[in-house]
Amino acid sequence: MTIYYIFPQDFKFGVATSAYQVEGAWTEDGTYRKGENIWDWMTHNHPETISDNSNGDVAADSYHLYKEDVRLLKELGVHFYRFSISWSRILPTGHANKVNQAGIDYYNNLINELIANDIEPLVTMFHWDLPQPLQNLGGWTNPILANYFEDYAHILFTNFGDRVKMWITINEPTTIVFGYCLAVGMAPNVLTPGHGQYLAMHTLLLSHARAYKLYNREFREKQQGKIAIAPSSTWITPQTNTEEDQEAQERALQFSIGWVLHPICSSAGDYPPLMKEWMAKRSKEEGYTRSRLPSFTLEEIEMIKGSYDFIGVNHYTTYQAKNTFEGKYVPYLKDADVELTQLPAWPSGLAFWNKVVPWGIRKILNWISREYSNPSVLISENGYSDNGELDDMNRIHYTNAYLNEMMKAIYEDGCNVFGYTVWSLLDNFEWSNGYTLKFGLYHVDFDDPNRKRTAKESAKVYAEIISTRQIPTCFMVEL
Ligand code: PSG
Repeated sequence: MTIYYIFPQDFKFGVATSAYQVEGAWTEDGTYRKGENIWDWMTHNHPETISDNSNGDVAADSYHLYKEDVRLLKELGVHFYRFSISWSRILPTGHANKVNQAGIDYYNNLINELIANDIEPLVTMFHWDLPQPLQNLGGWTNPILANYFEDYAHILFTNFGDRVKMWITINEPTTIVFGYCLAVGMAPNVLTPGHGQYLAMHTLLLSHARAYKLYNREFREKQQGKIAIAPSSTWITPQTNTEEDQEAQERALQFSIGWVLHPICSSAGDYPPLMKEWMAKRSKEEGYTRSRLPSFTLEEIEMIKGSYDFIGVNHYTTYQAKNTFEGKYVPYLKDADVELTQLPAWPSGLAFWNKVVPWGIRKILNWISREYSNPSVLISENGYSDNGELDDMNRIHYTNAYLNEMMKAIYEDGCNVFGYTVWSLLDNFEWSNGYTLKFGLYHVDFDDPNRKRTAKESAKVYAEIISTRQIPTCFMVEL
């Protein structure tokens, strides 16, 4: 195995969290308090959708403990911190007519504290916590949300854009649309499979592009920032070498990553041709008058095309594609006649899907580079799930092995990767898994009213990687 120990000179390291997963303070402060969002609503009204019936009312309490969080970031020595802004903390109803100043103040304080400590803020505008009043209008299936997202983006650029130079508009669009098609406890849990996911994705793509265009029109010249979208970028390999499975692999990649990135990053724009043809044929066979995959106007195709400065790659694991006529697990891959499997031999994190397949990160980076002319990429999430033990050797091995494969993509394959982000800084509310899965470099005591944070072994090793700019040899293992 070739090992490249030294990271490129200007390579950036960071860690990530998201608002609902760490902030708590779910209805706090100001004339207009933080409004209810779809995760507040679902966890309060349907606690049974969360494996331990928990919620993010307090979570890691980062709303009150942000200074402590920044101290941990400083201890790690990271170059940037990726966090998300809670839409309903800033705009309690989702609409831009009522701004909660206390929410603006909170993010200003956090950003200023980061900058005072030489840590660059990387802001995710939307990490799944849609204001409930907008859900009541149909959520992302309603195209009017692209207007509201642009209004929200305007407020973020205006208030924070003088100091925030890296933005991610939307975290994992394909995971968001699970909330419209798959009973896995993803809010809003409005199950309209076969339709909802396509409509929701359509609006998400338009929303992303509208924020990007707004930035170009009104803010870019003065603020000089960069804007990305962060798709869930799971590598998919064919289950066997048969032609059927290889075709299934291509369909699966186009129906997942291509669905998001083809409209934005390809030179032609629009949904992947393979996906459009497949869905048109499938819908016709089913007796529909028109494709279940909505179409963009020519103007929309042009607006979305090229709306990125870099791509955020959230990568955790690898699946295998199997050609099938009874696809299960992922409804949009059911439409593609693909079933996803994983090898029992792959080591696994505590999350069943979190299989450790380090070479997958090299494959997906190469696929993105080939498909979209080697765009600038940030690994915006990569992480390992366990029970939260302090001596987390498996997390150390996972991170190091993935970093090593990422370096091969950079040095051997020429992929344009400028940074890497560990998910997550802290143990936090892991969506439908509540507090039963932990991804943090820092342990959080959720029984302690003060939510005490303690460094795990992995935090110490990550700090060492960052300060030495190499992976310590003693931790290099072949996985
Ligand atoms: C990402 C990838 C998979 C499942 C879930 C996620 N996969 O490959 O099957 S969600 C993603 C998210 C963040 C989560 C984190 C861990 O952006 O908020 O806490 O990963 O699930």
